[in-house]
Amino acid sequence: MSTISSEFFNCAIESSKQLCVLIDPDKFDNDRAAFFLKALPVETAYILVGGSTVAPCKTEATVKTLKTFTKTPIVLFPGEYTQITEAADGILFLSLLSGRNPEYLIGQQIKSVSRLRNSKLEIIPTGYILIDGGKESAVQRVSNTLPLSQNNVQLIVDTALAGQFSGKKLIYLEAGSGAGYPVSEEIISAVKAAIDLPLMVGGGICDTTQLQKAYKAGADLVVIGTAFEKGNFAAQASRLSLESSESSR
Ligand code: 1GP
Repeated sequence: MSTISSEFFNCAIESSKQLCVLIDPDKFDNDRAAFFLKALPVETAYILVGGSTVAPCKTEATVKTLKTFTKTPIVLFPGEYTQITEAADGILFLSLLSGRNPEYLIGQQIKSVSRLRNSKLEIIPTGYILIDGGKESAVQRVSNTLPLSQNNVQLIVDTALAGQFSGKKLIYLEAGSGAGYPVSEEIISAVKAAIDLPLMVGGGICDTTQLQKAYKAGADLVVIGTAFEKGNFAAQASRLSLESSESSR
């Protein structure tokens, strides 16, 4: 049976590149879900749902609303274990490897076990690496950890490899939602060259040029949230479709 995790691996093996749209339930108007989904590019492979701080029950309400309008798989991207809901298809089981706060390395994971033990959610062990995106991110604030400097490429590569050696199935390079600038192409390509895992990249990617640069540098999956929230990306959707069909020729 095809799983989200195996699809991520296939995406990496085939270099097929997949777009993930991030929805933060705190900022999302469920009444506009149908309109929002209609505006997404056809290439949208996954919808991630979650945020650093989300009011209780909001994640489940948002996932259930989205499910009534789309068959695109919904993957939880939880800032904390209270956001876990059975209504989704899978969960990025995040360990914040860039930080040294045990609560986000293993504490939240232990707290989530009672919700996941008998769950049908597909659990995707994810090495989550916060990288400086030019301004303080919500992840940094909530986790009380510092991002890795974009200048220290070797440390970022070593952190990603430590994730692989620990059994993660995905590495996520995160510049933070609304970052001033995204993870550099140099970092993406250095990490991609070092690991044998699918690579997800997000934070501060605002237009199709930055998206294509991330793909070209080696990102297998790119996550975009803010630009869709603002409606900026919807306007570029047709261009995106055109570019990806041209690059696959
Ligand atoms: C945040 O990487 C994601 O966790 C998406 O970031 O909102 O800047 O697109 P943006």
